[in-house]
Amino acid sequence: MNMIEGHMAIEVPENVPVWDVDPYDHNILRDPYDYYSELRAKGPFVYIPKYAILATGRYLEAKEVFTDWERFVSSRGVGLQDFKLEEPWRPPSVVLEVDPPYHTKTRTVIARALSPKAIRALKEGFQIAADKLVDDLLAKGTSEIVVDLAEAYTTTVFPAAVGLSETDSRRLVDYGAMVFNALGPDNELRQSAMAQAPDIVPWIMERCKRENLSTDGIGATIYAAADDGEITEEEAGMLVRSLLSAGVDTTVTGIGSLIWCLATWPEQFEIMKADPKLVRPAFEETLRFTSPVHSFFRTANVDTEVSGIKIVDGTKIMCSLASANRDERQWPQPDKFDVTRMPAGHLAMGLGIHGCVGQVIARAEVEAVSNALADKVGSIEFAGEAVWRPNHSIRALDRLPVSFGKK
Ligand code: OVV
Repeated sequence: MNMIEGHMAIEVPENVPVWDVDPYDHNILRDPYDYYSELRAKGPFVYIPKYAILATGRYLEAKEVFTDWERFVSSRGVGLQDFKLEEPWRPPSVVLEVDPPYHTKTRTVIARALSPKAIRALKEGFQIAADKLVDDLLAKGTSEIVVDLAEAYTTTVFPAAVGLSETDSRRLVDYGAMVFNALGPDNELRQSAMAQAPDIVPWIMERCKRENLSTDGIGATIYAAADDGEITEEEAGMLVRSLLSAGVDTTVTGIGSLIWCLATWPEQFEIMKADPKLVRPAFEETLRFTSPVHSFFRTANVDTEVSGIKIVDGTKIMCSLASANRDERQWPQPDKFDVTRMPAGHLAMGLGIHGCVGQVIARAEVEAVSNALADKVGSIEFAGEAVWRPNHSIRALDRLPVSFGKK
């Protein structure tokens, strides 16, 4: 078998265009929208020879591959590597990188710990934290939103909600970036992210232990399921690891991108401020428009067919969620940021059995920030260039200098 990046190199399927492009090129990672347009225009799928994968940037195909967990599995890894053929860099996630029936057990536990009922009690604290940070930024005038707001806020409220006894903003953000970079090719970006593993991974694993968690947080709820015999003690620790893998960098990115959108389209900020009911839809539109997680893979686990294209067992399929969220076949005027759009069905948080299990807490965190902006901030203006940070699975801002004006 011919291997590429830890998976089987497939042949070009019939009727699939070959596109000699590197989706992990830094210029594309920083500004991917021309790449996405071309990806969608070429057809339902393209074959990318550099990685011997299929890629789709269209809504319907991305949705089909994402929802059909029986044909397109997650247990073989949601990045380039096929876990059936190569050992992953860390023990696989017990919820993301598994399939039913096993998945159902762990998903039930983590979903309960992150349920709307569990999150409701946290909202007041989120609002207090968001109000205080936004007041501080208003007093400062000009600030760097990524560090001073998005990271400062998320790495305070989220670890507290989980119940971590010790927190470290840098390590939490960098662990997320590492996990998401790990899904891509073994290039310099991945290697430099992985170089931090010896420092970060032991710290993260220590935080996941029962004795290092409060008795009333999300982590404790997960360990309670181990006490009840629903999962093992080890699985409980691994589910807490999932919280720390996927719960920080994603939300940090969502908050940064929301403020970037509102600074870029001040008239949309005005519309949002005029109607508090638009606070939530404005974030949904940010999710559709910016897609914090730009891509995930699935692996075909049978010989099958999608949109008339034959797909063989072992095929890695790159689903460009960010492109699907701009697909002109699905969205009228997809490149317009419109806080009144209410983009039901966007793929930014996935869909189906692996859809973001933390979406309730993520939305609650961001909503508190949006409320604070709508209440207190009159204007958001760029105070320098916004810089995007290349990552194999996340499109995040590296720097966002902004001036907040009082209302
Ligand atoms: C990168 C990522 C996304 C979602 C979940 C996880 C990781 C996990 O570790 O479970």
